[in-house]
Amino acid sequence: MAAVARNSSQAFPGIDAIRYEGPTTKNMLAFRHYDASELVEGVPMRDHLRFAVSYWHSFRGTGSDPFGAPTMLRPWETRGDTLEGALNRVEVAFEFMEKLGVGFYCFHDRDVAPEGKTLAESNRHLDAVAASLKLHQERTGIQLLWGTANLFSNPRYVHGAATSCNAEVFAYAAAQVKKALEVTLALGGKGYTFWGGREGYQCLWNTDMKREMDHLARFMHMAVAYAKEIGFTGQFYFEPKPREPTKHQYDFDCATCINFLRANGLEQHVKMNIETNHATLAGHEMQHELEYAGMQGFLGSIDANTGDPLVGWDTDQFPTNIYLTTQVMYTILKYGGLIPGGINFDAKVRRESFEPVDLFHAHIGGMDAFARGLKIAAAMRADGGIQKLLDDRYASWSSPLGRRIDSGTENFHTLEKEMLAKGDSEPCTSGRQELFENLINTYI
Ligand code: XLS
Ligand code: NI
Ligand code: NI
Repeated sequence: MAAVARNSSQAFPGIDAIRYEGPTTKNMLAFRHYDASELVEGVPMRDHLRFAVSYWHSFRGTGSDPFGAPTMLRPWETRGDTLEGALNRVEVAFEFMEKLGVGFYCFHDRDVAPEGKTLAESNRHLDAVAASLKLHQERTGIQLLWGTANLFSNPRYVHGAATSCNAEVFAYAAAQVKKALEVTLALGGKGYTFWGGREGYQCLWNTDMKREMDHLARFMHMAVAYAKEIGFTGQFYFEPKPREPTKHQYDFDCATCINFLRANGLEQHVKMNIETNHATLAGHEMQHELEYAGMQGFLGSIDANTGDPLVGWDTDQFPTNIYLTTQVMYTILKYGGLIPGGINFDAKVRRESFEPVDLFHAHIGGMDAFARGLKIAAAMRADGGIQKLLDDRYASWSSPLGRRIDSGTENFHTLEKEMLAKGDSEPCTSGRQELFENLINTYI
């Protein structure tokens, strides 16, 4: 294939590069808050946020659901799931990402290239598309935030991949991830993500859970070993999700994943890729998952989306809620940012939003929501009011007794002696939840 000097794609005619025009603009195809070069805490917004487009949702999503046919109008999709179609789609994707002004994208192997009749043919397809992706990355400077392998769509993965009851399926999945790692490396990918896919169960009666989880650990060790062998130094991520498609996914939530990593000696190699809608499916707030991973050094990258409070499923909607993005960015800043991770829009336009321009509205809204969250979080940190309230709440831990407990010099005997002498503990002070919440609203 000849070098790509410039993109000839015209999938989005009439839409120019999206620019920052400030909060008062009337142009809905402009950023009101995301100004890539604006410094926040001394760092340009683009480096705080590291936005990525998900190839699967934005370029493979059809709008079909269990009740209805595809709805998406995608005039460039004239060649079906062929190599030719895949190569054309690369041009479209890069036209979109360039116009949007994002620095990163993410893909599964089968998003970018069609599965062939054999593994070898699938690998050839992937190589051909990767060559084009590479040229477009070089032309635009857009980088691969992370790669992954689709180990769940093909019927061979009906019982899972690394956790399949079929050893040959495990072997096939290993071969697929081996190739995906090679391609991720060739494209300079900053990371590689394991999301469970169908690694879980529908029924415990037919499931040997211990065996399946041991196999998952063995699989991840093989990936880590192969990455080392080929010189892939990107960050591995594990993406928690409690259910869907199985009723119980082994990567349930951050607590489950981190325990799995530690129990299997993988904690030095893998961090979390945390998705908002998966957090809520697990019965957690996104802030909880970020905090839980962050406090233990496992905060890697995030999949930005949101669920619908009235739909209890993984609806993968674009995030527009400023309160949510404030919570997310406050916690991310607290733990020192995401690099080498980023903010991947693992989100899809609604099937009712079927025109190409809706892809722009969706991403612009998400990017602006995160930019506002970032600015609000930075203002909260600069002001220090929240931190002050939090410090006050734990002030007793700065007393001589608190310091002695924390330094490990106390035990049940000494503490009993102290309390027997005092008769009772000091009265507690108010938790001031409403004050905290009101103060947060003063920044928003
Ligand atoms: C599905 C997951 C998936 C991963 C990548 O729910 O979010 O999209 O991010 O395999
Ligand atoms: Ni995801
Ligand atoms: Ni999801």
